[in-house]
Amino acid sequence: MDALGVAVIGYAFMGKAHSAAWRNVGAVFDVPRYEQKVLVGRDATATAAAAERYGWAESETDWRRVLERDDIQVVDICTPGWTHAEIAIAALAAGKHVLVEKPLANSVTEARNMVEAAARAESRGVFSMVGYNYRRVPALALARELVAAGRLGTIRQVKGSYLQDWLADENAGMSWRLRKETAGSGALGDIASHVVDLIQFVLGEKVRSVSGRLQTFVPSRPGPDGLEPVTVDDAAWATLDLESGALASVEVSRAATGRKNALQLEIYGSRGALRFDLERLNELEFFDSDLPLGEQGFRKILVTEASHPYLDAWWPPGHVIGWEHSFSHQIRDFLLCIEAGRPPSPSFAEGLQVQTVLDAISRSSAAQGTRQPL
Ligand code: 4PW
Repeated sequence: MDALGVAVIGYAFMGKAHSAAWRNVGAVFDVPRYEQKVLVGRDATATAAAAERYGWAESETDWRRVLERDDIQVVDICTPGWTHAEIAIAALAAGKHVLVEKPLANSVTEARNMVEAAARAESRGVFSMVGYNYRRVPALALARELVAAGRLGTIRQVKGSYLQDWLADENAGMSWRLRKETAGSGALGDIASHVVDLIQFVLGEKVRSVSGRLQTFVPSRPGPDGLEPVTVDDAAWATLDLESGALASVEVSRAATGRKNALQLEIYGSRGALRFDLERLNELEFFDSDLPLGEQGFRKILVTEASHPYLDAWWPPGHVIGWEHSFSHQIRDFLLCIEAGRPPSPSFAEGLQVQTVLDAISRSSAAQGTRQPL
């Protein structure tokens, strides 16, 4: 296979995280050859500076021009959610493989259109994937393996939370993330999306129905011309019914004072339990009820062995990895699927399914918490 030409669209937080991954994935993993061709952003000067720092050969201000290029085969979309559908659908129609940041889109309708475009492209051997990067944290990939191997028995309940505090200060300013027309939703789409995706990923099953509650604690925030209304949620709560009968609680907030990036998952089954905390992402705690009573207790697995997911290519045991490595793993998996002609996961259809769960939480909140089937 010839080297794949890659374009990343967006150079801010996510563009930087993906660029760092593109920079190292080929050096660490045995993946098909690719070239970091072009970084795209609206501000020519800032994009050119970012391209140089992140290792891109060129910069560009118009993503449409990139889609016309024959030397680009992969488009990685790191722009805000309201742009995802338009760029991804056009890129797939132009025959480019597409990786798009989560959540897939801002609405179920946009996500449906993207799924249709992805299906048309896939019939021509053109692939697409959504960037739910936490699936690629080795400890969480290991959690999925332990659940699939039956080490926890029947899963009964799950507790998922994602707490941040960058909106705890009522003087924190307005941004596109706080307007419904640009962000779609607040903590719900931004971080509950990760928790919903992870619960379904680790358990290997889907949500059947939900009840939910959204809350905006600070209704207006300072913008450039004075106070502006906040039109998305600061926090969200939900209970999810899963296909197997398991129940999950989800609690997310961007106003949880003192919590910086606390993504936590607890899974309780008939034979064992697991606990994960992103702030200690190299560890997975496992309670194994099969052990003699006197030897039981949560024990910490240090997830740094070569036998653990993704870790054979990194460092010797005990040499911990970080948040950014999940993006390298994501690109590794994406490239290997392209090489093998195999559809990657999470697909756009999986992204749409998460979107329908988020939408149902929002509808339930509007209906005073009434349970909503999917
Ligand atoms: O995807 C997420 C974001 O949009 C993240 O992983 C953390 O929460 C960092 O920013 C937000």
